[in-house]
Amino acid sequence: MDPSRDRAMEVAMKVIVLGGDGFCGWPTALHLSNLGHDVIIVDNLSRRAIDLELEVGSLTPIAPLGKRLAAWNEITGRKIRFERLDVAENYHRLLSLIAGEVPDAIVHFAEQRAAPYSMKSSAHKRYTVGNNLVATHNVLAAIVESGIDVHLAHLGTMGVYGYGTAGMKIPEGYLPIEVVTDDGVRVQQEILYPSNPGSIYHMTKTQDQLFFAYYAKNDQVRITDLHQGIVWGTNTPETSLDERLINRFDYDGDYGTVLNRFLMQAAVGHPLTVHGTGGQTRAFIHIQDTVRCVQLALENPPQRGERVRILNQMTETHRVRELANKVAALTGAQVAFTPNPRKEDAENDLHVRNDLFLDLGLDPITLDDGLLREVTEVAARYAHRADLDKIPCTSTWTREQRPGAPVEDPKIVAEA
Ligand code: NAD
Ligand code: USQ
Repeated sequence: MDPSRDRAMEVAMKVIVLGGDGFCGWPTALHLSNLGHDVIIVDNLSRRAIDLELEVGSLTPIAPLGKRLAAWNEITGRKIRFERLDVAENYHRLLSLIAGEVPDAIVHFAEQRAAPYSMKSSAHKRYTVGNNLVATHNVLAAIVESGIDVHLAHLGTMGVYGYGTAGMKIPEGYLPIEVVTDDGVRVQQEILYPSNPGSIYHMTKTQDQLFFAYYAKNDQVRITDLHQGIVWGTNTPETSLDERLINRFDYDGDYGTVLNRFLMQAAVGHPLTVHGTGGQTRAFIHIQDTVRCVQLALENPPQRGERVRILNQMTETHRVRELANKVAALTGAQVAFTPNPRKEDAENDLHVRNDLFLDLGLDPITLDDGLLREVTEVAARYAHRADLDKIPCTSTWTREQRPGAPVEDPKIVAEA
């Protein structure tokens, strides 16, 4: 038995994982269960329903949740319970669950998380806003109504800060400022870093922040908001134990994220779809670090009455075209510059502080050829399941943008 499990067992917690059937939630639930925590997954399986709507599926063959849980029990002897409920719709069931189980912590992944999906139509915008904001508010209201001192750890996004070149390292949530009063006195303050969302999805995360600030102030709810970068990779040691535990791998134009898409595209012989000039710089984190960070956040909760604890959950930054060149050099894939379907700056720099997780002991996994190859191998193994027509990003931010499909005439890319 590994020593980290021994340590965790001493402080075994009961943890409700909202959104525990998803890409980040599933490996997190297994990781926490493996550490000896009592885990309950809550999910409404909406992500699986969206696959049906989009007529696409995970590249990896994900088992139904019941099968996943039975396999976990069979392999490890550990039991994870499952409550199928909609966090945004079924408030009273959520409240009863919290009041009945008295969890130590709730990890909240249960939101619609794809920016392109949130921008597809007004119906998708309205769904994303309704689902994400009401879900987050329901969790907070239920914690307060239950009267239980639960630590809430929420998965937020680096996108709340925006991707403008800040000229400084982006701090962890709070920006120190100085104001000069009418009588000339200089007053130092810390404010929430100004929000600058780039999609309706990212906007919901900026609004979640206000709910958190309010409930931490008014009700002393203990809250950690994890501002996570783009997650890449597929499996963790736990999801690798058996094919029935495999994690999902999104590659389609709505849910696939950039690095996993490039690795999958390389594996199936599709040109790498770099939007615009590929000058966007973003923050990244490997899925194995995601689950470690959630563990560290749960082991280090804020005190009651403390302001929301915000941590930047990312390990490195990369420019999109440089990622494409790296994957191309590794695999021999072609790079295709496409029109940018999003309304975003052609180029940005991004420098981010992540000292809080490093201080808690995170030893970051960084982009490494071996790991990149591992993901390409996963993608190659399941390449026969891919629908190549689903690769281009067709969701455009406004009527002026064009889909992110490779075009014959490079002038079209330059003009887009
Ligand atoms: P995902 O879509 O794979 O998982 C989300 C899960 O939540 C799904 O299983 C879905 O069915 C469930 N869900 C959604 N709304 C629900 C509701 N109202 N009630 C109950 N269940 C609901 O997404 P993911 O990639 O695992 O992301 C999880 C969280 O992490 C999201 O909040 C996302 O914003 C954040 N995040 C993800 C990434 C990334 O790269 N994947 C990066 C930064 C932050
Ligand atoms: N991009 C390409 N080619 C592609 C796909 C994307 O050039 O084929 C570009 C996009 O235009 C964008 C960048 O890559 O500039 C990142 O896009 P993405 O889809 O990988 O990431 P994003 O939309 O920001 O969303 C993802 C998750 C979201 C999370 C966010 C963290 O879906 O849940 O919040 O990453 S962050 O980016 O740090 O805000």
